[in-house]
Amino acid sequence: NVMENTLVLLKPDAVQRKLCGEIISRFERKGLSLVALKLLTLTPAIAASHYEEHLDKPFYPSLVSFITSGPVVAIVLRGPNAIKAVRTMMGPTNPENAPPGTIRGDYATVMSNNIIHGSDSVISAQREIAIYFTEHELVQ
Ligand code: YYY
Ligand code: MG
Repeated sequence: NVMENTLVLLKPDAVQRKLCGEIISRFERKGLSLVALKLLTLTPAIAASHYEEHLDKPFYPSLVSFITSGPVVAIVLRGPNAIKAVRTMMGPTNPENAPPGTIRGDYATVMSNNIIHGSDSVISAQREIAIYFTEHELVQ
């Protein structure tokens, strides 16, 4: 098992619906550790940096509009294979395909409001963590 850091965003719908505590609680019960955490509203520039891989996609304008629509919670979680563990707990991107027991399956109905982001690889985790946190904001 490889110890990994991964970036989670609780999206504006999660904050607005007051689901942050419940979702963070799931990751804590799983055994992942909180390494950094902050509440912030994304600027268009931060949103563009976060979602640069999707710049050419048809859903990009609505995605940026949604992710900047209210505060998000940015979290760094750490644990054995944390990247895959978080993605498995999140469920598929489209909540219609997300089984009960997953976060998207339990709390979301449509892809445009799917509650949570989680890094999908070591490379993207490193890139995304650096968007939100400086090195000294990560606890040891
Ligand atoms: O990593 P993940 O969030 O599961 O999905 P991505 O394919 O990276 O897409 C990012 C984000 O974009 C997704 O969470 C919802 C939105 N989106 C969309 O609105 N419509 C699509 N067809 C695909 C993605
Ligand atoms: Mg993604």
